Amino acid sequence: MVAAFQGSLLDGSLLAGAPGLGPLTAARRANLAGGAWVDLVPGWLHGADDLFARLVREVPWQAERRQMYDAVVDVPRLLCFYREGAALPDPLLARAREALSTHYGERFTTAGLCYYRDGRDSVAWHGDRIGRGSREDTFVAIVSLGAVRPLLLRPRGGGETRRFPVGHGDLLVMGGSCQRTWEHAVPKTARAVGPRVSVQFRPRGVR
Ligand SMILES: O=C(O)CCC(=O)C(=O)O
Repeated sequence: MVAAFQGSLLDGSLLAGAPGLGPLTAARRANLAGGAWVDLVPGWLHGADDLFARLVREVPWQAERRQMYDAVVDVPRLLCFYREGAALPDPLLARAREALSTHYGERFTTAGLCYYRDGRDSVAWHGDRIGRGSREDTFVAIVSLGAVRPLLLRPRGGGETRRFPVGHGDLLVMGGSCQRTWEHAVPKTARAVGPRVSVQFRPRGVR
């Protein structure tokens, strides 16, 4: 069964009016081992019901296929990548990127959008280690819209998994050595969950 996403009556869209961004000074930091950290700002992007619906409807989502050992398999989510200089699909996302760049003192230049249609869509354990994420501390900032899904993090060499549920309008920023020393994943679930869109902002040279 597929649960439809229901916009929250309490997420600010009806109570607080126009969509907008909360203060990044509200970020709560979880320090992880090995110089990695995660910042969380629940409900950072508020009044986001329309934005979510528009992204689902209007982003030119692409289904990709990937080599897995000796087979070519469907990537279990839809994707759209906005390279540096490309116009983002909504001005609020451009404002979000600007605010993140100012707050973290690092220019976020690209946006990767992922559309998880239901609990069968997922992303496997990985670090964003293409480019300088493999050797330098970096940031990857994720704005989550729609259904709540857990972002899991585990140390690359093995160890306890940390679970960060991210919901509608939440911001999660991975920083420090996180891409080198930890891996992250959004697992599949047999629970009936609605659709989710993840917007990942990355600095130049991080993928
Ligand atoms: O869905 C998410 O928030 C994480 C996506 C991710 O890790 C990736 O696309 O590399």
